Amino acid sequence: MRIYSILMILLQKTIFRNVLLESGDGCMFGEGGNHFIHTIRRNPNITNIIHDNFVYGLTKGQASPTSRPGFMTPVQVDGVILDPFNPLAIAIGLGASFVARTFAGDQEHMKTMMKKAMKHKRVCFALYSSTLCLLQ
Ligand SMILES: Cc1ncc(C[n+]2csc(CCOP(=O)(O)OP(=O)(O)O)c2C)c(N)n1
Repeated sequence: MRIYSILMILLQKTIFRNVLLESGDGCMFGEGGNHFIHTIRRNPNITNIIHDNFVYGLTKGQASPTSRPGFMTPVQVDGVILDPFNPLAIAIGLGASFVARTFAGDQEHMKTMMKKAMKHKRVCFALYSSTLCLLQ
């Protein structure tokens, strides 16, 4: 979640010229939300592929900012009460130059989107959902 700060240094020192970053919804929109917002403002050459599984998987399944209302976890025992964070709206609102969404169940679409994302030379967010929830 602090990965953007490290990547910015590596890009500025031209140790890396192109960055492909894979991260999760909790990492990017929860504990890393501040970095997500301010990195868009800097518009670096980072392609960020975000897998959105609507949960903090690694830390035992707590709700993440994109969890849907009613989603029950050992912490949110009565279910999530808030409407989900909308990362694409935030990214577009802040002027990110490439923003896309796809779904792991449609591999052709996902492949096309990832190729386009990697060719793009400025900050780029490609979100894919790995569960069926987004089809609602
Ligand atoms: C600032 C901070 N707070 C809390 C954590 C603990 N932590 C590690 S992974 C994680 C959740 C990651 O969830 P997500 O990015 O959605 O990935 P998933 O495990 O679902 O693949 C958390 C809260 C952390 N690493 N850094």
